[in-house]
Amino acid sequence: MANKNKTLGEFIIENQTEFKYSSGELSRLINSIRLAAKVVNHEVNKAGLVDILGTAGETNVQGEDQQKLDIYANDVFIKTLTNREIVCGIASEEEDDFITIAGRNEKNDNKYIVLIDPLDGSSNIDVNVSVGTIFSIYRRITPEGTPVTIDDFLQPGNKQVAAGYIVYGTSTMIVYSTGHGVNGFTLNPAIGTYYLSHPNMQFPEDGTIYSVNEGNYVHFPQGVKDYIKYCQKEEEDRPYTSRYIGSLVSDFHRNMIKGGIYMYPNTSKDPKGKLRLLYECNPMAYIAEQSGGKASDGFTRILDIKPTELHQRVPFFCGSKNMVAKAESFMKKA
Ligand code: P6P
Repeated sequence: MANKNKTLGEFIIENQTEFKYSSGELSRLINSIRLAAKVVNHEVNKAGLVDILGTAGETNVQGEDQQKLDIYANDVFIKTLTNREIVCGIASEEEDDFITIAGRNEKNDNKYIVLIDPLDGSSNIDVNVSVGTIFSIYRRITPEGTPVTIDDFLQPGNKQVAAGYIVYGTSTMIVYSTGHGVNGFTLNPAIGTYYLSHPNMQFPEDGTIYSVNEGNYVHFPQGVKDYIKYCQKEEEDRPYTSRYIGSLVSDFHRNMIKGGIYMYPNTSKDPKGKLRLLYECNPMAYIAEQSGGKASDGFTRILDIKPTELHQRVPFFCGSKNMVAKAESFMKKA
């Protein structure tokens, strides 16, 4: 049984050799994310008290109003990752294009790239609902010593070497995987240390929770409408419970613990869906699969989709593998 008093730092050191590139760089990268998460957590937790709420008056590449905390979180993660001399490039929901990091020696010899949604669900900040950070890590594929190119960022999700999320909820947790299962660490804010609170997390194969914005029902594909009606039907172990926080990280985290499916389908308004493939769907799909869950766009495994652009959107069905398979069966039949 894993020692639940183990800290994140001890866990990283203990499991460093598991990672085939165990030069310690990935550990340093996860450590930098740990630090940035503590800094952002501090601001998120006092957002109601300090005038950093509200729209910063700018809009991001998605055309969405940027909350000041979005900008703050983006700056914190970019600065922390840059200072650790491990990352050669960063892409962020809050940045129109990717950022090249040449390193102090300007040699472009760092090996990893990070794609990040620095504060997902930020529209919930003003109403005190939990939000999250989502990160995805790859090794670069273009030659070391040269600046990264878009090709380094357009790798399919099955090439990720690590991914995870931070949920700033009733407690702050880091949940991540380097390809050997999923572990969750809870922050003790009194001492600023994360402890292994959820070792070897397993996505239940079945569940009774479905998470979707049913306000979009009339715009959904027929297969999604049929699946929602299936969830609501009085027979077997149904009707299921509908739970939708409007914050991907929170809905995903609850479903991974209790069992459930999260869906953000394409609609007639958003024919590609709303969620972004590279820094939302791929990392969450990686975590889902590493814990026994499943993730697709309704037809194709998310991690097998070949990206074509940095901010591309895909429909997203993710969670308990038997629930996702059932939803896919309705999509295929329609
Ligand atoms: P809607 C937040 O903006 C987000 O990307 C996810 O965190 C969340 O699940 C979804 O969008 C909510 O979108 O259209 O239902 O408000």
